[in-house]
Amino acid sequence: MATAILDLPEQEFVMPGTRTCAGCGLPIAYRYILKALGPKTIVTLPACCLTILHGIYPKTPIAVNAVNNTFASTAASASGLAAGLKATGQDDYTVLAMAGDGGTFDMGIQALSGAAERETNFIYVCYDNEAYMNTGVQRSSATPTGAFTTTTPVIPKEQPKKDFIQIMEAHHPAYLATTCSSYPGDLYNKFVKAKSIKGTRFVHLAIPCPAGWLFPTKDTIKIGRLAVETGVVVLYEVENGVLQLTGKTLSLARSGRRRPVEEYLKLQGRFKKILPEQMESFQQQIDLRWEQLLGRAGF
Ligand SMILES: Cc1ncc(C[n+]2csc(CCOP(=O)(O)OP(=O)(O)O)c2C)c(N)n1
Ligand SMILES: [Mg+2]
Repeated sequence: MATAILDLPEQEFVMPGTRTCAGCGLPIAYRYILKALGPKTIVTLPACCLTILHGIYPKTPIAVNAVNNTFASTAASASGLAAGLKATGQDDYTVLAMAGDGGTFDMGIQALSGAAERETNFIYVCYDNEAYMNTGVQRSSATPTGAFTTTTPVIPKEQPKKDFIQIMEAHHPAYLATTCSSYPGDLYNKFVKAKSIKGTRFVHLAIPCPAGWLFPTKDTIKIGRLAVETGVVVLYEVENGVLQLTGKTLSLARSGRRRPVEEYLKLQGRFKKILPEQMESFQQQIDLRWEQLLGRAGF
């Protein structure tokens, strides 16, 4: 069961006053990630909205050590940190590599694939806001069909989102999980579990972005919940090839009350120009993946 908000550790590692946009889902999730991992964490991050959150040297709202690396090298940097900690006998530190969808699905895939194949001892989080957001909403391979971006301005994106979670599962990591910033208890539990396991741990974290998805800043939590309630985001974890549904997804699987994808799409300006056939194929893709994942979980 997801940890209740009141039972979370009181110590804060994300101080007030981050430079993220109003309504960003990232500081919400990051706060719970660092609560789960604790003070002996070293973060490595490339250029992305997380760098914006970390701020400009010499000031930062983050109370753990961090390394800024180049765009394609997050997992390579994490591999170096893991090797250094091992060589110096500092086994009580957790290496957290955290990058956006552009820095993972597109540019970081090579370093991450190599590190995962070598079973490198680190947690890799891809926080997915479905575009290159901090440079002004350019399309990435994580952008879904039908979405407006500044590089798909007239005709919305035609191709479907790359199934990166499946690519990572094909590496057989020690732990793989999906989560969303709208479910802090689910998110916190998964990072506590990830911390307790050795080897490569991969977490896909869905993050709503009001600036790029074009919804009011007050609706960040609601949009993330709708993503899960429609099955666009499925909450689960995989250990030793066994898939388990978690949190809201598990209760939806039991009740059968999944909402139509249209309810999620219509609240976001980025889908304003989605074509009817794109909407239909979006729903079909979500239905297919839902059936596949529920089947694997024994439903
Ligand atoms: C090699 C290289 N190319 C391009 C850039 C410019 N750049 C910095 S951040 C960024 C977007 C990152 O997108 P994503 O990884 O999805 O993270 P987000 O900004 O959405 O949080 C880009 C294109 C860069 N820093 N380095
Ligand atoms: Mg992004």
